[in-house]
Amino acid sequence: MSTNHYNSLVEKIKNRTAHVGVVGLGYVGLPLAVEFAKVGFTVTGIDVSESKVNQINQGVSYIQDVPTEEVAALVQAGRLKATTDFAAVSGMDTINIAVPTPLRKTKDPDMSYVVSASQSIAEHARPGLLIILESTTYPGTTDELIQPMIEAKGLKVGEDVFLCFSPERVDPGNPNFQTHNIPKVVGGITAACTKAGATLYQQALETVVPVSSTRVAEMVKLLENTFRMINIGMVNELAMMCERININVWEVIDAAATKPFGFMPFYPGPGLGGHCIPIDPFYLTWKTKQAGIEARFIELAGYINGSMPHFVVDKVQNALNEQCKPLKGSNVHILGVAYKRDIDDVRESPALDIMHLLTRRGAVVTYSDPYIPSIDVEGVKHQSLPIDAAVASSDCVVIITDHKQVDYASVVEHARLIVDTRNALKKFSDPKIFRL
Ligand code: SAJ
Repeated sequence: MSTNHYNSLVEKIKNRTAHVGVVGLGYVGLPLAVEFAKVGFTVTGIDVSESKVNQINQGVSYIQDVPTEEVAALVQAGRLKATTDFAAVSGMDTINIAVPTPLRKTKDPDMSYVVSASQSIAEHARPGLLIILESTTYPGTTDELIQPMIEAKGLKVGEDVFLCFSPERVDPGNPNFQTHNIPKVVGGITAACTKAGATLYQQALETVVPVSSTRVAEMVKLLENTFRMINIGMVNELAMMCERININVWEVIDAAATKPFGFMPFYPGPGLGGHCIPIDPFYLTWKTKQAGIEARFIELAGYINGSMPHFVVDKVQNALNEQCKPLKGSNVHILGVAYKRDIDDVRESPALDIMHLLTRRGAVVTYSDPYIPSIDVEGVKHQSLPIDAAVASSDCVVIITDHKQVDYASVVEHARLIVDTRNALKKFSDPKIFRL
């Protein structure tokens, strides 16, 4: 290991004179950039979005968990700025990459954002640079995809430059855990890489967890989110079983959750939304399939979670049937379309599938969501309606996302029929309420 690059890099990190770069200024990158700037680093964010870059340079935050006052103060102090130009990389000592890793329609990983960012970084990289990928991805990405791009420029990883993977664990809207106090796993291509990456995070974050390689770090993230996806699939299957044998699955889970060890409650729902849980496990299955291993647990959980929208639509049809109403022609009003409660994100939300399926079966579908003013369902635009009037005039209200701020007592009072997929009406008992 040529220690001079390593030693000077670690020195600059420890005395905070290192110039920190963050590529991708979304819900992961912007909070990270702010944390590094808050402890004294000079931080340059790079994003392809002119709008994001301009907002940051004007001292404005567009991320729910990052106060605008913080961005304004750091920009004012010259600690934080943003650009769309990757040439800025040539002046950087460290770079964190936090760009999207979505799935294609074919459920294959879409690595285009990571490849594009890595190529741009490689073009401007110089000796002494630390590069850390944070985007959730399949095990092997850092060493198989990024390392060759960097070394093709004549820069030896572990000697001239240092390369790590560190899974992002940002949980938007979480009041207790934010970037600074979420333990940070980091693994490098070499021991020197791991040490350099850990030293960087130790300047700004409370807990750093070094691991032996980039592949271990990549797999840690996939285990965390696959664990959730499979357990959600299991309770969704339990909900379907309990319906058949007439047991209240919510009561079962609440009672099981009293076990003080060896159990962690998950809850049934209308399906799996968000940009992590429905997606991350398929980065793992894509890779393991290449290695000739079938990830049957993940496939099965994916099938069950994917069937929940149909299960909910059948439940709506059966509930209307109890009131001698066909689904076709009935007014069905959806309460809550965000992918989970109290946030304003509809990505992969099961509400969109459910609205589409209901429409296909002839229902007249409307929605209300205090966080989501409008949505597009398969090309059809919907506006969020005022709740009271919509609930009173619909044949069936379907609670898909249980935002806390909704007045559920009023919903129970004024609705003719309710299908509750989130146990939001736990405190109410009324024959017009049908629960998952
Ligand atoms: N869901 C259920 N039942 C559950 C839990 C979730 O149906 O018991 C549904 C939600 O409604 C949602 C989807 O699953 O549609 C995903 O929910 P989530 O609670 O996992 O929330 P996410 O997608 O925001 O996941 C993020 C993840 N954070 C990162 O990847 C950094 C996840 O690892 C966190 O554990 C999760 O937040 C969290 O705990 O809030």
